[in-house]
Amino acid sequence: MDLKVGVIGTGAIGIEHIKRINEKVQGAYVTAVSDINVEQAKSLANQISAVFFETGEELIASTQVDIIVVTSWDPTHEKYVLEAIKHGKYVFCEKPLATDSAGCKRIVDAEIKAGKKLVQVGFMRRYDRGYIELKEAIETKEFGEPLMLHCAHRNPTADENYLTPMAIINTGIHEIDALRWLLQEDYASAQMILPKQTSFTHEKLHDPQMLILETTSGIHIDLEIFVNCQFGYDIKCDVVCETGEIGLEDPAYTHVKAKGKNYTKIAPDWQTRFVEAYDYEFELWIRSIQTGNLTGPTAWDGYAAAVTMDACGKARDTGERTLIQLPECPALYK
Ligand code: NAI
Ligand code: NAD
Ligand code: ISE
Repeated sequence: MDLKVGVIGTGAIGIEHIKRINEKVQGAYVTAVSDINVEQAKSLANQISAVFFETGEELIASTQVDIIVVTSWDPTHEKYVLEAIKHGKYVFCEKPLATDSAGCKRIVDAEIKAGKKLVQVGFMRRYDRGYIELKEAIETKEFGEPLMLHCAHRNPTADENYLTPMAIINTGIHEIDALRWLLQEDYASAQMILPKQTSFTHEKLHDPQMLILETTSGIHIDLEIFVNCQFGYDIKCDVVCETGEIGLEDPAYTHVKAKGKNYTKIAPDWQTRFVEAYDYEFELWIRSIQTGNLTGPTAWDGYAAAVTMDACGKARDTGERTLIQLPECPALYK
């Protein structure tokens, strides 16, 4: 029997995930949607023959919904995930799981109380072929131990609703999770530098920002977060090891040679750059629910990222290197 999916938040990524569930992934289809933007969500519900619910809570409680996808704005994630756990339903939540570690801890506690893993977080870098290859090379120690990582997360533009803390909470959080997963190590400290700003930013956004993380074994990571870079969606991750460097390439299937130049295109946005990762993420999420064994990023991963996120906020506000300490990982997540 196909799983009936309810989607809360039918904006940019909500629409993308609805399409991939209905058109690409086997074993599930979207039966219900909800969004505070009622007109847009109703019209979408009509197009895909789904039911529209006035509130996320009603959608979660409905017998027309087996599993939930939360793709609404970041500050709304926590309440919908808690509600899904209350109903014992599997829930895929876009990152961040909550906007701070206290919110993520409430989710972890609720899941432990339910006695079962129900939550998966949308850290889809873990499903990207480039990151998977990096992880394999690190694990085989082909080039010795990793020592330093040089990373960048660049978006072409950010709008007026995008504020200084979002560079970490909404954007850098991808690397915070992906690099912890890549290195299989937690973080020990965070430091932030606010360099000279681009003229393309606005008053409430310091852009770019630099994050420096240190892992528990002393690996040094520098991450540039630059969300008004103008030229494209550009993700870098170069891992410097003892005898070699392994780095992400920009995926490109063609090149252009013309007018005295030889070039490949840069992806314009996250939809294009990570399309295969999102598809794979959903394929495995549905399959893991069918087999009753969630395998993706857990609520604990969401919490670990949020503890680091909180430390980054403190580091940014104080200008000081801030220590990070995670509590012992609960048995449910080991
Ligand atoms: P968006 O602004 O395009 O869409 C969000 C939608 O949520 C809007 O339609 C809004 O009306 C709706 N919404 C907000 N609060 C709601 C509530 N309480 N109940 C129901 N609907 C509500 O934003 P976008 O870009 O689609 O991002 C959505 C989420 O997805 C964010 O949490 C973001 O961090 C995450 N995201 C993840 C990406 C990834 O690469 N994994 C990429 C883009 C977004
Ligand atoms: P968006 O603004 O395009 O869409 C958000 C939608 O949520 C809007 O339609 C809005 O009306 C709706 N919404 C807001 N509050 C709501 C509520 N209380 N109940 C129901 N709907 C509500 O944003 P987006 O770009 O689609 O991002 C959505 C989420 O996805 C964010 O959490 C974002 O961090 C995440 N995201 C993740 C990735 C990724 O690469 N994994 C990429 C983009 C976005
Ligand atoms: C967006 O929400 C995402 O998650 C994208 O992957 C990221 O690149 C962008 O900065 C965020 O706003």
